[in-house]
Amino acid sequence: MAVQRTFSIIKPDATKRNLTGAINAKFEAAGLRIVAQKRIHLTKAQAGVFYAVHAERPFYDELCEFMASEPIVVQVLEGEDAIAKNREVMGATNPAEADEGTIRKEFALSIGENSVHGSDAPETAAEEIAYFFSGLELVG
Ligand code: YYY
Ligand code: MG
Repeated sequence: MAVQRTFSIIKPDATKRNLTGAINAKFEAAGLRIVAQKRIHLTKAQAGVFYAVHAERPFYDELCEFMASEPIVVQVLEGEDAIAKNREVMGATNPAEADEGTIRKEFALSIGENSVHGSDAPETAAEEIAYFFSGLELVG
């Protein structure tokens, strides 16, 4: 598997509790390099565009409210098999089902307030990176 880039978000529940550094330490320990990173505060409408794939799900409105509730940290992670590796380090969506040592097991508060987002495929990674970053901001 080649070197890949994936898109990651440190979500409001985590930035609020000063967990950005602790979460980044997990990425770096797993061999994921942070090649771009910035702190932003989304509007609910911007969060809605980002999570448009979930627009018909019952949790969509609450999810968009949450993502706009506090600043987030958006980032691009690079490494061997980065998309799958990041999903591994994140743990299951529901922290109750996440493996020991994963970010969500250690830090997530609930299935909604689950501390991190990570792209799920090469196509979504490319789209999500392009939504938040210009090419000039990606420093490999
Ligand atoms: O990719 P991942 O974040 O692990 O889960 P998704 O199924 O893509 O859902 C996106 C996001 O939506 C999830 O991180 C929390 C929220 N969510 C929820 O609040 N309740 C659910 N039953 C499922 C997802
Ligand atoms: Mg997802």
